[in-house]
Amino acid sequence: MKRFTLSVITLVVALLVITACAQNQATPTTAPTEQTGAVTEQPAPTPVPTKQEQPAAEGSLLEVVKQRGKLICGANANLPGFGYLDQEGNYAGFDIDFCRALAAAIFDDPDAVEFRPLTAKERFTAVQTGEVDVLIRNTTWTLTRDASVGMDFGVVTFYDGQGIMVRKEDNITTLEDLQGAAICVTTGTTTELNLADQMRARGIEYTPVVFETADNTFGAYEEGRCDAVTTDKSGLVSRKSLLQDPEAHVILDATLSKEPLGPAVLQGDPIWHDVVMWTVFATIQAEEFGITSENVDDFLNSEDPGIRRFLGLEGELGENLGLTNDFAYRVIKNVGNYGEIYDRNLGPGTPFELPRGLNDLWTRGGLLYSPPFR
Ligand SMILES: N[C@@H](CCC(=O)N[C@@H](CS)C(=O)NCC(=O)O)C(=O)O
Repeated sequence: MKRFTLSVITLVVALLVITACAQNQATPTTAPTEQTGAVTEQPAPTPVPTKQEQPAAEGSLLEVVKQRGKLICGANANLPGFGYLDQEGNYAGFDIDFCRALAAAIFDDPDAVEFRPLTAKERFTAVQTGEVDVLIRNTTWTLTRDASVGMDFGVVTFYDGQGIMVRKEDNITTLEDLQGAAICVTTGTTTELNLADQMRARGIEYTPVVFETADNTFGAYEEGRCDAVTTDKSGLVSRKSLLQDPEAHVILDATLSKEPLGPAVLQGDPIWHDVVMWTVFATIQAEEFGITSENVDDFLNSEDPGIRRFLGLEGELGENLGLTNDFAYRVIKNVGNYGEIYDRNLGPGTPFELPRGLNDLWTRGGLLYSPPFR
């Protein structure tokens, strides 16, 4: 009797284990396995609804955006190279191109996006209240913003660090030279706290002169109300180009902080978050594959399974996200890969000529690394 009970228990445990394993097995019975690409016969898994079988974007902002027919992107209007209004009054820049890439991924139309200009102070409220679907505006990913401001980050579009700009004639070369200085800084940014931390750590006394917008911060610096001005190095390079005599100013070598800049969405909407992240990853992966807006159509004949999946010629990667399978193709065709976006806005031939540095592919010594498209 005891033996019989034991056998029953063993059988039940074995069944439970098999069921649990089957539920983890997301690949269809005869699909190529992840590791080998070989076709294997496996026991039929217990049917679990996949993302495609579920109403893909139900309850997600993705559905709202699709029904609205356009994306609303929170942007910067005052940062040449990143987010600004060009001579025709159109939004342009590196961050703006990622808004356009997202519109291309969803609508196959990079113009299906409305931009909302936001100051540093306004930006998170705009996401929290749903005024914007996504914030792509030189915004640093920090723990506090992630955990208590209610944002979700997850992918970095630009690895930056905080810098300091001074007038050349003042012969300031190190942070220590700023003893007793007045330093202009914008409120609602990571900048204020970084400055305070760094100066305290070095025992340097200074007076912060705080403004709400970059225009006021840099205006005050230009008027001579501060000895120095501080923000992300990208912001300094950008705003230096707007000063009356850019050559009269210099950005110090010192880097005060890590500023990983990337898109932020409202916390708690994993479907929308995935769409935003994988759109950015598509630009990075395309550059790694050597796929550009110019040659993407040639790749439609590729026999490389990785490229075929990436472009949506095989598999269901896009549908898994609630998009079409060719979403990466749409992004690259309409907006270009990461390198194209970078070069167009910040690279050679632009007023900024920013070296790729950390913002290069991992294969060239940078930090850009897309998870696998599979
Ligand atoms: N990356 C930093 C700083 C971002 C930031 O907003 N910088 C200011 C100073 S350059 C800016 O872009 N202001 C634009 C404006 O005032 O419209 C952060 O996320 O807090």
